[in-house]
Amino acid sequence: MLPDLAQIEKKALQLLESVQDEASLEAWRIANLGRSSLLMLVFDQLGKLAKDERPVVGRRANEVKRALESAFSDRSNTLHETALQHSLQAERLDITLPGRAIPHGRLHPATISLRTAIRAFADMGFQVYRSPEVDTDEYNFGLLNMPPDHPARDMWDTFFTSMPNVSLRPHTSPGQIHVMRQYAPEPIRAILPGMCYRYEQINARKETQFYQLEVLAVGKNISLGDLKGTVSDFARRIFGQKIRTRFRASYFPFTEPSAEYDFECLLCNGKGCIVCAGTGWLEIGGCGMVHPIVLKNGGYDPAEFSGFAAGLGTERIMMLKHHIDDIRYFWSNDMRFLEQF
Ligand code: FA5
Repeated sequence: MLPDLAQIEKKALQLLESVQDEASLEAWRIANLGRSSLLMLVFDQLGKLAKDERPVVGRRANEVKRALESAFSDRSNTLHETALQHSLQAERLDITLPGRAIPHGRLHPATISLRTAIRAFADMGFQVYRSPEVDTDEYNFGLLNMPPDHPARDMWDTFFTSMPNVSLRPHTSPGQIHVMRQYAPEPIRAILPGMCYRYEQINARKETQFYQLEVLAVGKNISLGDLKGTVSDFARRIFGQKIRTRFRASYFPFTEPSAEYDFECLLCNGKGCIVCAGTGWLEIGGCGMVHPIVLKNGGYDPAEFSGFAAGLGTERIMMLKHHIDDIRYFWSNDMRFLEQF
């Protein structure tokens, strides 16, 4: 029996050396110290030994048991320590890694465009004036020399509201009356930026919502030359000295004479494309000398005062500047487009 115990101890300790993880360690414990292990068998058989052999074998069996338990405990500690070191190593916070970039908000391209136009006019001495996006029929049309049933109202495909005589402004021109009524009879040099809404047949250059920038100058001896000079200077401030512009005679009920002004289409360099409808020119705005009736409605005496006004679409300026071939990109909220600005 004694040589068996030595053998059991030696073999168990050998096996323990090759144990590398908690699961194998538990398997080792069951095999070598568990109920059915050889060592426990020795304890079970003590009663069958001769009386004088029993204490000797029993003592030796207890020594082996303690030795194996102690080796088990040491191995368990070693494995635990190794696992801890491993996980500390693997899960270590690496402060040298670059941080995750926080996405930054930015200005919408339509806002950038509006602000660029505002800055150019501000540099020419114009002041910003805000007017309402939802306005009365009187301001949107009536005071602009378009009484009810005036056929020119059809030039603006207007969104009406459920409130009688209240509509979303289809252009920024009603702001002319607001600013004149506030400042008359002082001279005015103002720009009125803001969103406009139209029930529009949408295409590459027309949207149902778009920014306009209204320009208004009222004073004494203001001439058509001032209007042309201001608009042409604006074009050069945005696109450089070489930009070509043109004025075309047109009609607006609130200006006389009236014109539309185009900038050379920079998407096709004047050759003609889908954005400029093949003309080589992109219409940027309407303009003219403020109609005497409008001056009067604003509180100015047309015999003494004159003025010019213009309304330009600022998304179209951005389109020319950045070669954007479809205005619908502005409000379709495609991040691939928006993130380019
Ligand atoms: C007007 O709205 C006049 N109020 C402009 C004006 C002001 C004339 C002062 C005289 C004196 P018009 O409808 O042409 O005019 O629009 C002016 C500009 O706004 C256009 O040239 C274009 O640049 C822009 N615009 C008009 N409709 C749209 C649209 N649906 N989508 C994008 N831009 C538009």
